[in-house]
Amino acid sequence: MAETAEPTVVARREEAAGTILMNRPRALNALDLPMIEGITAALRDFRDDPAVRLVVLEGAGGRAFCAGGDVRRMRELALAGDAAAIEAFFANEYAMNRAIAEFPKPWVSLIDGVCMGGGIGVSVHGSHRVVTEHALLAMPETAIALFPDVGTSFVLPRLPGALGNWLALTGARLKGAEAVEAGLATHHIPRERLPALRHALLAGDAGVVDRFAEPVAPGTVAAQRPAIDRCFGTDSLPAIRAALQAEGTDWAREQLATLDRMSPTSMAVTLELLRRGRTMDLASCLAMELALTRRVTRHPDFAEGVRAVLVDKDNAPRWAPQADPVAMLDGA
Ligand code: QUE
Repeated sequence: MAETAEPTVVARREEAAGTILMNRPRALNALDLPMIEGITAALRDFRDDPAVRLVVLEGAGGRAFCAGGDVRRMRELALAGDAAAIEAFFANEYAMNRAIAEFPKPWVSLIDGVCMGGGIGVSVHGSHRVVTEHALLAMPETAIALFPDVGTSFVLPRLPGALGNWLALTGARLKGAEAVEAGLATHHIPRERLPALRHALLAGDAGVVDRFAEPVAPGTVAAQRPAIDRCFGTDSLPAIRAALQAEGTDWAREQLATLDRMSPTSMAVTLELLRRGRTMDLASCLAMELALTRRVTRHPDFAEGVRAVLVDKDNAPRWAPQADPVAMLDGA
């Protein structure tokens, strides 16, 4: 029996707002190329429509805002040797990230659930990142031998202290309030108030977000910051490991155990990427990331990491460490 294909991006004008729903709930709204094209088209329409005064971006299904990019598909393309299709995906995704950063009206993301990788990319460059107590934000790419992309080589080095290195290397998951503490999110509101906020936003004034937001007190991120800064505030992986060992706490042992599961090549590439990104603008960071996708998706660790985490789900990747990872950032 033929199933009626539901659109995976639903963009509409509702009163003075343009609303965009990422609608692939069974894949936790992970972005495939048609969704990226759909969001990009909606962004252009809403930018040029004077009746639209702000944009509201949401995820369908109640569990996720957006779990990332369609990395399962990227793995298949990598195994098939289809570099052109991989390039098309990332080029379109990063162009969308840049267009969001340059969007001239408020871009309000309502993040109620999982928001990783590509989900960070469609939200963090916008003006308002609203999180609930059910939000979970992370950049987990080192687990699949990718690297923090979607413009986060620009964003992460600008977070306070060593938070960027820590988030990028360990893939640490931040709850909503922690994401506000870290600076990835801007406003915290309880899930139960989200429908009322959404309704209020349709009038076209993003200032209402401030009235709905609840203050976030310094919490776990603030408590861990001194240790994060001591251990992750260097551009050398051996120095980070040595600092964690010297720390001697349960927290430090957990961080070491996490790093031991990640792709060594990916961690080295990531540290250098963030070091370079610190002094570059967003467009240059996105170009650097796009060039890096060509190298990294060809490396066997990428297909292996996606296999271990998302396909076979054995979480036992067999990494093939690269002799000179930083070379992946240089050259053609
Ligand atoms: C690293 C990633 C991703 C990830 C897990 C990682 C990623 C991504 C998904 C994901 C999760 C659930 C889904 C889905 C994709 O997981 O980019 O379709 O249903 O999209 O450790 O980068």
